[in-house]
Amino acid sequence: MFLDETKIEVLAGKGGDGMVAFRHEKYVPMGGPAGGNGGRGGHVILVASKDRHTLYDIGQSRIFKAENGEKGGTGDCTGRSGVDQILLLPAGTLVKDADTGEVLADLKKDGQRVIIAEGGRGGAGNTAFKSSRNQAPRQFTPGAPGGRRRLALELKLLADCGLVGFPNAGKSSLVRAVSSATPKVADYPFTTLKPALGVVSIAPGASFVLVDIPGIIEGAAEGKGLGHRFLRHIERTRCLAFTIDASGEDPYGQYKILRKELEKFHPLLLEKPKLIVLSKCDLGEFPIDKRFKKEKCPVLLTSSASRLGLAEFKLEAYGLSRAGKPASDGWN
Ligand SMILES: Nc1nc2c(ncn2[C@@H]2O[C@H](COP(=O)(O)OP(=O)(O)OP(=O)(O)O)[C@@H](O)[C@H]2O)c(=O)[nH]1
Ligand SMILES: [Mg+2]
Repeated sequence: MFLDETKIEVLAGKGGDGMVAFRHEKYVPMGGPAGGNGGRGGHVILVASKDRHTLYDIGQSRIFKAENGEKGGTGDCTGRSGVDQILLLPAGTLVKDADTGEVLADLKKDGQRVIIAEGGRGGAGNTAFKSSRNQAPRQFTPGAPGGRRRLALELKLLADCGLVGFPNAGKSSLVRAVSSATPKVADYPFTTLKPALGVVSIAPGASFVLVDIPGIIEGAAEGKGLGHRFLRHIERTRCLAFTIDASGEDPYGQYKILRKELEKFHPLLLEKPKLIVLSKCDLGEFPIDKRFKKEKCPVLLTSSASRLGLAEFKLEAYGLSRAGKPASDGWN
């Protein structure tokens, strides 16, 4: 299952209370205070993982709690710290405060970690209050409460090249033809309802990640079709492949409409390096519309059915993925 936004609550552990104790040993008269400090409460830590691709599992539990620290012990022993709660999130997750909308963390890189809720400090045991004037203190401090936060998680998949196009343009067929991913293909619009990633191998050690998103239609900005909801998954790609059905009416006009929709979502999308993939070219002879030349980008005649132009597509998209800038800021 794919889920790209969810809300959770995190609660760090409370610090353990300080202990009040005295040394009671044979032959040690007035042994003095011996109460240890409480242990620290566990933190809640978020860690980005490239092996996770959905927030689905995380979204199943609403609240995540780290362990409390233990109370200080006798004999000046510090209490045990609470165990941290570690949450693995897909790389590409933006973490916001659910109440204020403030961005707290942007987990872009595999292994990146952030303490999102700090465990409370342990309280001081009575030993800490010993002084020349008070040699048998009975004071201690309680452990501090752990941090608590409501988080809004938003996943923006990390891929190199994003496929955009109208429903039925042949995007998923292309992903199937060039990668080992198997998104569903069918002759009705909106077959793809959730984004999917496919790894495209060029040569040993050289590959790029393609993201297939649901089709966009004119008026998506106003909520038509599936709207702009999934466009966030192409925000961070290094390049875009506009997929246009060459066998349809006025491919260039279609391309223009598509661009307009993307622009309404975010004008920066149009500044990404791009290529134009004219699909379904096995269905007839389709000369390239001269107006495409103005776009100054590769325009490829392709067919997922006959594999026409697919090797070229792989190389061009790979080249653009290497040259294009990674996730730029200013998208949040
Ligand atoms: N003849 C021919 N048909 C194709 C080709 N590529 C896709 N199709 C057909 O076009 C239809 C739509 O293909 P999809 O790959 O599902 O299109 P999509 O762009 O992913 O569509 P949505 O997920 O609905 O946005 C299917 O019936 C495919 O079999 C092609 O290269 N040649
Ligand atoms: Mg599809």
